Amino acid sequence: MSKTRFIVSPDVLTVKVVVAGPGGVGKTTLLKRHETNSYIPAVSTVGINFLVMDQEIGENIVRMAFWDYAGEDRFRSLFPGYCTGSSGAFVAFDTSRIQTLSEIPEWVRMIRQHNDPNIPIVLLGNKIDTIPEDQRDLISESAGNFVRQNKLSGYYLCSAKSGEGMESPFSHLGILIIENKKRKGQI
Ligand SMILES: Nc1nc2c(ncn2[C@@H]2O[C@H](COP(=O)(O)OP(=O)(O)OP(=O)(O)O)[C@@H](O)[C@H]2O)c(=O)[nH]1
Ligand SMILES: [Mg+2]
Repeated sequence: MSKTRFIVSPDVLTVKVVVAGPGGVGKTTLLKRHETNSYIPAVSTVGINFLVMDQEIGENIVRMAFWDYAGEDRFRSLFPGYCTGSSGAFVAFDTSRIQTLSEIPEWVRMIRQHNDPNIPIVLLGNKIDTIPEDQRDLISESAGNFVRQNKLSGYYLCSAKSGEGMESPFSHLGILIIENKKRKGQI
């Protein structure tokens, strides 16, 4: 399972994926890391960024159109309109600022309210490169509890800087989106 070059075919399933979470947690930088396999620190997003990437899943290609929404408070009121029509979502927090995890329920609430309430949502705990090895289990436990309590689809601790933990979240979300669409008889 890997991302591929674009394939021009009417059979390619295109899905909208919203990326949400507090400002500065690294959403845009995570997408750039996935796209380029390198660390390109982003500047704070103004409104929204778009990025389209093809994800190979088994024998299928899923074209994921990422709607990378600014986390700053001043943009919050427009989020419901922008997140509508999503097939999946990433919500991200910053492991070096654990209080950012407590802001995630609000993003999840808005995403569920304006989409299929069963939309797959995967939690990303970014900047794990800043956390010493002996403290990572604690963060992993907090993220795991959070996922269970908020009925999310899973979580990954990762780093856009070092690239660790970046192998699986995109293919995992792609698989969940396909499964959900099959369940609903949309494909
Ligand atoms: N140490 C470390 N720093 C990171 C990592 N990812 C991002 N950063 C830093 O965090 C800053 C903010 O990252 P952004 O990608 O702009 O964050 P964002 O969530 O898109 O922020 P908004 O667009 O304001 O919502 C970057 O400029 C980097 O300096 C990471 O994995 N590790
Ligand atoms: Mg951004």
